Amino acid sequence: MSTQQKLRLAVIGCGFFAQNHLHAWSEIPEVELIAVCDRDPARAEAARQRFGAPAAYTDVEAMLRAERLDFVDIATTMETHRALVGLAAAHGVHVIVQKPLAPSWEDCAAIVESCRAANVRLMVHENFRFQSPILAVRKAVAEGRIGTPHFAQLSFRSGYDVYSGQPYLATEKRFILIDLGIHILDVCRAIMGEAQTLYCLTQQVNPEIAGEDVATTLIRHAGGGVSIVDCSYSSRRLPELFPQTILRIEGSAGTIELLEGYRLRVTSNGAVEERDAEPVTPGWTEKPWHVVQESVLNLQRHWISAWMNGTDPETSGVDNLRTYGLVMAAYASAERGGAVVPAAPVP
Ligand code: NAD
Ligand code: 89V
Repeated sequence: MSTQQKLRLAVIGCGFFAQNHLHAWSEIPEVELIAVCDRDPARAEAARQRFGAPAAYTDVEAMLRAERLDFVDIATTMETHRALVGLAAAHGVHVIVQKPLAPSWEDCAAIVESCRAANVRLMVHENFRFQSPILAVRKAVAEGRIGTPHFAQLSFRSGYDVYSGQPYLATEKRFILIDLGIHILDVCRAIMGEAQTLYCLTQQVNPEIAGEDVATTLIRHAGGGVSIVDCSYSSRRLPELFPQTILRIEGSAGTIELLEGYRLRVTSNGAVEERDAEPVTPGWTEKPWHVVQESVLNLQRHWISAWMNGTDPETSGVDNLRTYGLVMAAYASAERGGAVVPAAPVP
């Protein structure tokens, strides 16, 4: 692809996690970074220099007016997403936007609708399902190695200090379900299918934060399967597992386990295979984040291939409403007590 044919990108938000987006884009030859934008001028300029962008902006609208862009990659926090996606859509620019899509269902639905009405592509940066070990699990399930899945347990339990890199997490009244649980619920959906009902219990163990830091969710899927999704940021245990998702899927012909240290064990029709599923990741990644960072690259490659094929990305806005609906149902269950039926996904 020549320079002229490259897709013209601007990254909006140049904070903590955007560094991974920018590194990953620099590995994708189909894309040219045209501009970066952050309302903090020092951050915008630092990203411009570090990633060789021709221009840095502090105002998204000014950038959209000045530059000819194919798409923007929005890596700001959720309360800004509705306005920023709306601006991009109004300029006919396609959008990737970080999770969580927005603070409320109404905002999420408005985001999806603004892109639909403007006929622009929308993908939510829901990256955990693109982690290489999780892709390996999904592939084994899709190939029928364990037959029909009927039970899953997905656990993300850690005592890692997420608050130092992302201080806003300590002040959110709703915390682990909407920030981290959303990823694990999304992986659960990707493997076990849509949820029919769910029941959730939350706990706040750490008294120094504002929201819940432990959540345990029990799901009945439309296909009849049952899952447990348990997440914690108050698990004191060595070795520390952050950011590993430990999972077990049981089916009619076997079991798939993703174990500590990225060991993948598949029991299929009475035979057991175990292998190391930890990916070799690019030089800019750093443990323990490397598997998450690599999933950013995998997700961006998926966006490009969906664009080239003219198909919807897996984590389109409409798809992501289903995951977001599980998070809202989990909060409703935890607040009211009892099982909850997730909201209809399409606005
Ligand atoms: P951050 O606060 O470090 O960075 C956000 C940046 O956006 C800041 O530099 C801020 O100045 C800028 N910004 C805010 N509003 C803006 C606007 N209107 N115009 C231009 N710039 C603006 O936050 P972060 O930790 O990088 O998180 C960003 C998003 O990424 C969040 O939604 C978070 O949940 C998500 N995140 C995702 C993952 C993942 O694995 N998918 C991991 C970490 C964070
Ligand atoms: O993925 C995320 O959104 C991050 C983390 C993994 C730390 O929860 O906030």
